[in-house]
This record gives sequence, structure tokens and C-alpha cells, in this order.
Amino acid sequence: MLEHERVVIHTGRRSRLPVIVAVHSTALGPAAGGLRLWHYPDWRDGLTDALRLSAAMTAKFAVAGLPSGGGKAVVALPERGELDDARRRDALRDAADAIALLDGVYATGPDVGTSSEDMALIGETTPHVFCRPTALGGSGDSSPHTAQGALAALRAVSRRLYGTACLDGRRLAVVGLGRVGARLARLLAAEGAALTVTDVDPDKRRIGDELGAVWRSPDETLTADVDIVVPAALGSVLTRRTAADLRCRAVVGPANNQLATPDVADLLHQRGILWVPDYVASAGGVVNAVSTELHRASADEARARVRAIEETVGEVLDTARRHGRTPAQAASELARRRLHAAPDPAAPPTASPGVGTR
Ligand code: PPY
Repeated sequence: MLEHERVVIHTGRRSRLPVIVAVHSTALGPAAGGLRLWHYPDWRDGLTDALRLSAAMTAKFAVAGLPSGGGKAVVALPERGELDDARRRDALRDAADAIALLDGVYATGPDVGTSSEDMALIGETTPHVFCRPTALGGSGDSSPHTAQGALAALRAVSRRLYGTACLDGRRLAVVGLGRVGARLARLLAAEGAALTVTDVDPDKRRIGDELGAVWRSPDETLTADVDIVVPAALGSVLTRRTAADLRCRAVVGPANNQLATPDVADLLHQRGILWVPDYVASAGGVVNAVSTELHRASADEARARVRAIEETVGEVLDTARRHGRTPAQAASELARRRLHAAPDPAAPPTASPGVGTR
């Protein structure tokens, strides 16, 4: 069954690349979610990615308590070859056209392969775009806020496991040193954590060296003997196989789509490994963007809302423990409750008391 409200697939007029926009749900409000410009073996894999990621955005907003819906856009690049600048701009303009046609049902933002500057380009076509550079009136790069949100989630996990939110001396393994992963690793190093780090790009070793971190291969980092593993790279690192090999007490990080299949959450639970759902731990970026750009929150208010991810994770973990559930079940039940509590936009408006009764 298609769970999504609307899925648009275009062949880009300029780039001839497949442009996919998936609107999973607008039950809580207009949909938002990033634009991914990424390589796929087949464009249908890009479609699958957009479907999964947009559903995760619905849950992300619901659990974060924000009145937005879930969406995601993907421009599916071929497996091999890089776009030159002109073709890349064409691809972004093609994505902007598809977003503009949705007329506010969906607003985009940065994601894997796109930046705040790219949002400026999209903003030339449609106003339905978050995270344009601050000089243009947007909220800018979302990655520092995503990193702060993941740090908040890590504190909640540390409090649960060790009775303190302090990460000083804690052994953490960060898998992926991209925009968010590198920021988060810096924050963790500043907190005094003992870091093991990795990236598929060997040049990132420099960042590890700078932070005094131990560098290992991606596989070794994921299965390192540490307190907490922090997924901060592309999705699906948690498979049945890797779940069996993990040696940490918890997995929590800012990567989207960490589970290869949903049952891996149960396997982790059976092994006594605490897994915080990715859509809870990765919400810092959208929380900041949506709070400041849609709800006119000040920078301080937005920061406080990102920090509140610590309480949200704490509540999810408490509820899970109280009801004998996994954190994945507790978070998805919370999301479902919030979605069901939303008024049905298709229902006729109910007369407010006192109106028309005189
Ligand atoms: C995500 O959190 O996964 C995103 O899609 C990033 C994002 C950031 C800001 C606005 C919309 C989406």
C-alpha cells in the first residue's frame, strides 16, 4: 500500500535527470525535508530512498512536536561520474521547478549532496525553501544544529546508562566525518570524550588527527569496544550482521535511515544495546530551521528547542522502559499519537461555540 500522500517524478527539463519529490504526510502541516543530490545504481533506488526518508521526516516532526509534515526530494544521479557545475545547477533548477509546482505542499532544505548555497539557487524559483544563507534571510547551514541535537541525544543516553549527562572520558566511535559528523566529533572532543573516528574518505583522517582521535576502518569503528557508537554517515549501517558484531552499549547519532530493516531495532534491544531512533536524534537541523524560519523563533529560542532533544530522548527511553518496549516502539507510538491527534484536514470545519447561535 502506498502510504504517501503524493509522489512526483519528473525528468528534469534541463538536466534530463530523474527528480523525485515524496510528500509522505501533511497531517501536522505542510511537508518539509531536504533535497538529496546523490548517486544511485538505478533511479528507482532514489525513489525508494525518497519514500523512506520522507516517512522518517513525518516521524521526526511529530516527535519533535513541530506542526510540519514529512517530505523529501531526490535528484537521482547515475552511479558513476560527477556533474560539472553547469549541469549541477540545471539539476537544482529542475528540482526547484518540481517543488514550485507543489505550491507550498512541500518545502525543501539541504541534505546529502546539497548546501545552503544550493538553497539560494532554489530560492530564485520558489519561496518554499529553508536554510538559504543568512545573508539572504535564511537560517543558513543546518549542520551545526543537527550536531548540537545529536549531542543532546547523546547526553540523554549517557544519563540513562551512566547516571550523568557528562561525556568527559566516555569512549565514543563516530562513523562518518561529513559536515555533521565532523562538527559533532569536534563538540565531543571539546567535552573530553575519547574518540575513535572513521570515514570512507581517507583524507578525513586529518580531522581525526587534529582531534587526537584514533582512526580505524569503517567496519572496525562500528564494532569498536566503546561505550557509544555514533552513526553520522549515509544510512543502513545497522544490519542483522553488524547488530550481532557491535560491542558498544548504545547506538545514537545524526545519520538518517540507520536501520537496514526495522527488525534490527529488536535485535539490538535483545542484545541489551540501546538504540535511539535516528529520526529523534537527527532532528536538530530541522528544529532550528523550522523554528526560526516558520515560527519566527529567536536564535536563543531555537537553540533551546534543539537542546530539548535531550528531554525528548529521555522521555522516549523512560516510556520504553516503563512499558517494556524498545525505544523504537516508544518513539513510533509517540509519533502515531501526535499524528492521530491532528485534525483531519478533509473533515468539514466544526462550528465554534457561540458562532451563529444568536
Ligand atoms: C533532515 O533533517 O533530514 C532534513 O531533511 C534536513 C532539513 C533541514 C531543514 C529543513 C528541511 C530539511
